[in-house]
Amino acid sequence: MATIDIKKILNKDKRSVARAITHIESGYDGAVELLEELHKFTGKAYKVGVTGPPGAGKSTLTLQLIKWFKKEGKSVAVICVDPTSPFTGGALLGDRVRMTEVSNLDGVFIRSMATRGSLGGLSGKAVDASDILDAAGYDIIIYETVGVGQSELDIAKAADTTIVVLVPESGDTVQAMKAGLMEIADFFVVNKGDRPGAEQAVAAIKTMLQFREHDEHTWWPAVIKTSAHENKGVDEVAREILRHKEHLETTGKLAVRRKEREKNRLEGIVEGAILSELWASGGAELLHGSISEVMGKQISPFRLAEKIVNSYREFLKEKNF
Ligand SMILES: Nc1nc2c(ncn2[C@@H]2O[C@H](COP(=O)(O)OP(=O)(O)OP(=O)(O)O)[C@@H](O)[C@H]2O)c(=O)[nH]1
Ligand SMILES: [Mg+2]
Repeated sequence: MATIDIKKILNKDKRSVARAITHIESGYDGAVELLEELHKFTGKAYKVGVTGPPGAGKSTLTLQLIKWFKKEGKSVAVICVDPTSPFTGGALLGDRVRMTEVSNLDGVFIRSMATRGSLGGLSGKAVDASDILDAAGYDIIIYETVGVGQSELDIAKAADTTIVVLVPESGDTVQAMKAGLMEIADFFVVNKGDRPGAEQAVAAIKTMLQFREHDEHTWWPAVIKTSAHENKGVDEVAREILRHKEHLETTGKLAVRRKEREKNRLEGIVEGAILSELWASGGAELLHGSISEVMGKQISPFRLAEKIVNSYREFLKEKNF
């Protein structure tokens, strides 16, 4: 296994950055140490989440945003989370926008992570990867996720600004609401604005937004119509990101959000560490050994859970004395 050169990462060397991400993605030895070393160099990047239903044009929009920010002299890294999910598989696959051409540009890094089902969850690995990109000095980090499940919502929460991309087709907004996307959106994009019904979709989202809790100090999410493949409306989207960033900074909300995020991450790390110890120290055996007793009503699930926790307490006591 090749060693990871921290200096090269800090110098934005793409190969080293890519290797480091593979390292943490695969959970190789030294992954935690690598993240530890890089930790003091993180915190400068601005994170943008782009989420929405399959095929809405998230990648197309992201490519245009990369070009926009590059013109402004910014470097951009993109993490496409789980692009091979069943939702985009099959026939739709050939339709998906390939991001590879742009990824060869200087100051642009694009990476896909198919991390579904891996230990530590989908969001954990993507957040770790973004630490590497942050330390490498990318000004903007974009997470592209398909907004269909809880883990995608988690990733959206990991961003400073979250954009929800929808299309004019009716039913899309209702689906988005059900999936909880309405709550996490800092603003909306109705892409494929060249299709019929775009104006109605914009109006429908604006109506729905009125039911969101708000006061005069609340950020009011904009609804922007785009035709990403024709680069229409992209300028407005980029400016809205910057406007939201400024809003978060001037109101002090950015610091609050980031602190909350750090707290959640820490909770996750601690819970993960305790749980894996609990299961490894005999908890898993107890569970597997007694589950049929729960099925046979000889013991309640609550009593078995208590037994498992107690056995872990015993393990800790023995370890300390
Ligand atoms: N008509 C029209 N088509 C678009 C527009 N933007 C993107 N497309 C097309 O829609 C298809 C899907 O675009 P992608 O950018 O791959 O969509 P995505 O949301 O990233 O898709 P997944 O990552 O697979 O969920 C592609 O064929 C695009 O060319 C648009 O504004 N109008
Ligand atoms: Mg995509």
